[in-house]
Amino acid sequence: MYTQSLDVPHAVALEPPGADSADQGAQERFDSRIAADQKIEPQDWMPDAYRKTLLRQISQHAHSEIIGMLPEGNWISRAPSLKRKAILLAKVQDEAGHGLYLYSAAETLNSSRGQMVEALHSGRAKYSSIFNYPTLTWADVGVIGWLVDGAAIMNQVPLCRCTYGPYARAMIRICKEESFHQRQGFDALLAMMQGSQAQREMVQESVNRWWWPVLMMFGPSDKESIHSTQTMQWGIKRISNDDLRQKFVDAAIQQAKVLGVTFPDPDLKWNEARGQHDYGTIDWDEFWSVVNGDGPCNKERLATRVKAHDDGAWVREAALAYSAKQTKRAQAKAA
Ligand code: BYC
Repeated sequence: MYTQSLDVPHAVALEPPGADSADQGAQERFDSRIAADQKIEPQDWMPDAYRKTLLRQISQHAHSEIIGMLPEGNWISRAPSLKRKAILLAKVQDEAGHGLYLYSAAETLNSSRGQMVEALHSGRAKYSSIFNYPTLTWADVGVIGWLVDGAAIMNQVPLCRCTYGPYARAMIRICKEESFHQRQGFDALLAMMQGSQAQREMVQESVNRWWWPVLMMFGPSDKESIHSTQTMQWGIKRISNDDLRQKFVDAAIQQAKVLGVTFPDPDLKWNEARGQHDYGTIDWDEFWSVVNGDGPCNKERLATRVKAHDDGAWVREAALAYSAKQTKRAQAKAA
């Protein structure tokens, strides 16, 4: 059968998930695979904590893609031209696709789509803090592409080398599409910066609102990050939250110069000794308040998602009824 798994005849077989976790041999084979930077596949034995961590991260990532459609989706009907509307439609559809690849990757870890969706809708599962901020102007759509997708690429390219095969392979495709998203955002902003004074001011005002929330996307500082040490040992995360944030700041500054905008941080400056930019202190109280459900749009985002799911119940029912009918027909034909 065709499969995405990287299982080959000469590979050492590992016990399937659910096998006795006390089996010393299985744990040692898992550890040596991780140490050799080889992939772990769904049929392989894995420690329960590795499975749970992946499920947490991949399902949260999937939820972020789906909730991430909402702030930009708000602007599809108000895009300033047919060209921009078509581009935005394609981008928002891509995000739905990313959510589906990731839910599928998470399903290989013995969780159903229904369980994951329920965790999101009940508020138990997290999604990226960034999508709890409002999109007030058309410039916000460009800034989401440039900075939000730009931060996402910085975070996600290392995930293409994650030790869990299905996640790593999903990320390769997602990163290619995110690169297009980032370029389209930059292109939309460049067009505005070459327009009227009012357009330039709209872009700068939008950058001012999004800059700090974008830096928060990378998660808490390394010393506050509860999961980083273990996920890095397992080769899930490859670069720490703070290191990714720094790489992003250094890259974004160059792009801002080309665009002709500034970032709202008086402490942002080149540090010759470090060979990197210094930047100001992130408001971690704001970050945790948004993560814990009290951001500007948390309630609205979740309510919109739950309503869309409920409104779509008839589609799921019709698809199931159609599938049952097809199976019955095939069985009758075979009899
Ligand atoms: N927002 O120990 P830490 C996109 C949570 S999609 C909310 O550092 P970890 C896009 C964290 O979950 C962007 N929560 O955790 C889509 C943990 O809580 P739990 C999404 C956050 O997992 C559409 C706690 O804080 N990208 O870009 O080692 C359109 C402690 O943190 C956030 C991904 O999901 C946050 N910003 O590191 C456009 C990438 N940060 O789970 C664009 C995959 C932290 O214990 N995920 N928390 O309850 C990751 O790389 C990692 O999970 C994170 C966090 C870097 C996000």
